Amino acid sequence: MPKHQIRETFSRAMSDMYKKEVPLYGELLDIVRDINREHLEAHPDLEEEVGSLDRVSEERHGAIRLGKPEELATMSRLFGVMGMVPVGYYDLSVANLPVHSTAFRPVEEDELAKNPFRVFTSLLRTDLLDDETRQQAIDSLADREIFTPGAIELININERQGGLTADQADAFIREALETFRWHSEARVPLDQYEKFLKSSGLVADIASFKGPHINHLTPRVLDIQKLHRRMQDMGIETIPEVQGPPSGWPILLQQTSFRALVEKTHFPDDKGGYVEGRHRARFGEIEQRHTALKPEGMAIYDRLIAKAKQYGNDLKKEGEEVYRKEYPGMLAELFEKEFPAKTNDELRRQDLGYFVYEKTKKGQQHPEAIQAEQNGQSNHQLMETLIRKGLVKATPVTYEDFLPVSAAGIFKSNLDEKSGLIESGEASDRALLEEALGDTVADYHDLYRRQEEQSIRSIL
Ligand code: OOG
Ligand code: NI
Repeated sequence: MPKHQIRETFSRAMSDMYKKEVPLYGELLDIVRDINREHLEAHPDLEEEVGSLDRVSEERHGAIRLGKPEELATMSRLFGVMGMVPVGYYDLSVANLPVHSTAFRPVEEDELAKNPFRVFTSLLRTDLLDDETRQQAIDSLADREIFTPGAIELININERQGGLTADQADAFIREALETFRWHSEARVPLDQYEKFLKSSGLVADIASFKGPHINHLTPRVLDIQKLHRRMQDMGIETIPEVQGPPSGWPILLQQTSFRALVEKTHFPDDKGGYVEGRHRARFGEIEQRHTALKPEGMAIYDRLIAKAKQYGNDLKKEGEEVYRKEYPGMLAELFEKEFPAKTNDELRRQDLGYFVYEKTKKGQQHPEAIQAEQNGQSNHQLMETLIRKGLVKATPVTYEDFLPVSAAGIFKSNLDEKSGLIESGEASDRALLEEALGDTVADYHDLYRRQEEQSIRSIL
């Protein structure tokens, strides 16, 4: 079975499972589809960029948090069955969270077009915990086994055979899903859970349970402001501000999330029974994806977001109400003043975003006109000239990855306050994550750049 088909079936099975576990997710899916249908009807030209309604409605990302390096190594092999590889290094210790992360996703253009399912995957950094919590977390996770024997066997078969048959793929999806399911029985007694919680909500979520339950699944919406309003009309309490760039700038990624539910949890007691408690782990998130930025554009974006965070902290001092009301306007004003491009055309002309280029009909009919322009100017200048002459057209490349600052905001808005980081010493440690993975993480700029360059080469 083709990998993209396993990926799509798995992603759909995960979505069906999450609908049952978190009913609000299912309700929102219907609303997202309505908004997307309305949006595509109003902007039919958008289909070329984002795909059909069915294709967009199949798009989602999820997130999990792992406890041990060997869990990450096996997880990487599991995602490999579906053609998903680790892309990007996200250091969350800068936001005082004791994890670092990568995202598993397909990388080839045609694979992304078929199904771009991504999973943001974090690994606990015990090196950043205080001695007592570190030891308790290590002890609690020591003999945890998050994969079923069936899943392991099929991962091995996949590697031996170079793929799975249809029957094997069905079995694989069934077995793999077990790892992502919510297990209401905790692995640790209530008092240990509470100790973890006191140190960090994140440690409690990672170290107390049988598996890395999927903590959210995020559909892609084409108009996040509209969705945000609808959610509020429905009485769903969202995070105060949409994370990411302000609305109106077609860049990167905007996300909103809401606390989904408190789950009844059974903690083992010392008499072979259980005591009941509760855990807050899973939430909902919706996102809108835009154009991927080149490092130059990303640097401006990062600088402005850091500035906005500072202003935002001042606003928060005046109360949550003030913050909710004032933040979006403040952010938009900041970008209006300091972000040099507000449309895809401007992003492209200033070479701040990634684009793929192709010949127009006229360009196909007049290869000599294209040839005539090839006189030593840079590829970027050349493409601008060819676009002006109607020989080439450009399509923005969608940002397929994540934003560490937004990710930190998402993490924090759904955890109890304590973040659990004691040392910020050895902060970013990509090598540590790669060692756990047994693989290197791809640099997403390399991937976007390659895509742009290939499109230019094929014109030349
Ligand atoms: C992951 C948060 C990051 C996103 O969309 O930025 C994320 C987590 O809470 O485990 O999913
Ligand atoms: Ni997310």
